[in-house]
Parts: sequence; structure tokens; C-alpha cells
Amino acid sequence: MKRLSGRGIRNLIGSTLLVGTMMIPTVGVAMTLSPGEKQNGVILEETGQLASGDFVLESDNSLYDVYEFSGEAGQTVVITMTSDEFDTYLGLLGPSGDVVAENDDSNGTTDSEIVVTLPSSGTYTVIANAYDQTGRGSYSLIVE
Ligand SMILES: [Ca+2]
Ligand SMILES: [Ca+2]
Repeated sequence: MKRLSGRGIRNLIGSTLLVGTMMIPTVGVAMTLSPGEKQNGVILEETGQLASGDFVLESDNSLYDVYEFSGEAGQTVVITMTSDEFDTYLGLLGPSGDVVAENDDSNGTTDSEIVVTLPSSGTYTVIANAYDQTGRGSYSLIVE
């Protein structure tokens, strides 16, 4: 079974740093949501492509794109990645680069969904990945 944790994650972190991740201080941000309460509204909505030239996960040579969003501790987010062209794989890295959640298949399809309550405040990185190295084509990613 595929996992982003372990050997693969070191490669993910190294690649993410190349993107130029910036930590945005969240000191002084007022909490308007109760812990665990779902935030309404779309945080990120992207249509992307996995294609030659994208990042490559060294553990299995699968392609991936990265997207970042700012999250707060206790905030619940739903991340969905869907594609008609390949088997998706989704990962979420926390502000310190650790794997917070990952998902291969959901809802009886090969598409991926993560529902998670964020453990800390900071910049989160979504890994829009394919299940294996053959996966390429267009996909949709939504964070809400
Ligand atoms: Ca891409
Ligand atoms: Ca999948």
C-alpha cells in the first residue's frame, strides 16, 4: 500500500522547500471558529495537470504538484482531488513538513478526499499526486 510517510516524505519536504515555502506568522489572528467547526467557503480551487516536468516522488516515481494554504489550529478542512484521466493520490503536509493526512481512494472511486481538523496554525502544503508513475492528465483540486 502506498504511503507518503517514511522514505518518500523526505523527498517531498526537500522538493517543497525548492518551491520557496514561506512561513506566515499567524500571531494575533483572532479565532472566529470553534475548534472542529467546519469553515464555510472555498479556500482553494484549482484545475491542474500532472505532466512531464512536474515534481517526482522518488519512492515510486509518481508525479505531483504542490499547493499551499494558510490554516488555523482546530479548523476542519475538506480536500478533494478528482480526475477522469488517472488514479489520484492526495497528501497534506503540516507547517513543519510532517504528513498530517493522506488518501488514495474515497467514495467508491479512485479519487481522493481528506477530511481533517488542522492540528496547528501555519502554512499547509497539499500534495496533488498520482497513485503510480503512469498517472498523468488533468485533475481538479478543491480545499474548503
Ligand atoms: Ca502540474
Ligand atoms: Ca486513488
